[in-house]
Amino acid sequence: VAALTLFIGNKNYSSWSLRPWLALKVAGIAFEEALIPLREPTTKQDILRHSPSGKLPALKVDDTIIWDSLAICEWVAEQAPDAGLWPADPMARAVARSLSSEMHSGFVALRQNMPMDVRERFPGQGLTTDVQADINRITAAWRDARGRFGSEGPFLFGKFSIADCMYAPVVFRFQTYQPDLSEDAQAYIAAMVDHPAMKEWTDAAKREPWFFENK
Ligand SMILES: N[C@@H](CCC(=O)N[C@@H](CS)C(=O)NCC(=O)O)C(=O)O
Repeated sequence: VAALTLFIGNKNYSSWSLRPWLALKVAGIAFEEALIPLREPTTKQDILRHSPSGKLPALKVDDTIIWDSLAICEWVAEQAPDAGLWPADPMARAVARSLSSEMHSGFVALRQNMPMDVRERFPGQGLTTDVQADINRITAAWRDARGRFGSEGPFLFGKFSIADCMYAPVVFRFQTYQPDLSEDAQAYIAAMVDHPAMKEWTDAAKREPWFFENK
């Protein structure tokens, strides 16, 4: 059994760290957690000691580093095939990968204007025309996935998958900034925040001592 350490940022703020952390939890893979607080004078050098990109998250597997949230999720899915982290059906899987990649490389306006702040509530803040366009696209994509592939559960592809890991930070953002959302989007958010791993992350975020000036 390999020794695993997941390097993450502050749970309240590090949206990218949440994704592989969820994948590992849902896969039932035991791992050590090492938190490097963001926005400290030594943050960059501390991250660079472990992660060649200078970014978090990074997963250390024995002597090998896997950096980038989606790459770590892929590795976890390969390690735990029975966890079903990608949908079993090839077409569902292809759509789940499309959705995950779209999140990974897009939605810049949403990310910039509604930074993840798990424990806070800023209803109505952060909304611009570009953010609304991102919200419209995300919720349409959620509806499409759930409508075509979601019949076996409350998550995007029914069962909890990497697509849910990738959108989990958006779920927290919507909980914080509370934009107007359709009922189906709200139902998905409710299922996500009720997931035991999401609750565990939220509880830890609430206990953290770091506070950024986001607003
Ligand atoms: N594409 C990367 C992005 C990671 C990323 O931007 N991480 C931020 C924290 S959420 C970071 O490490 N920032 C620290 C810095 O730039 O000093 C991934 O998905 O893992």
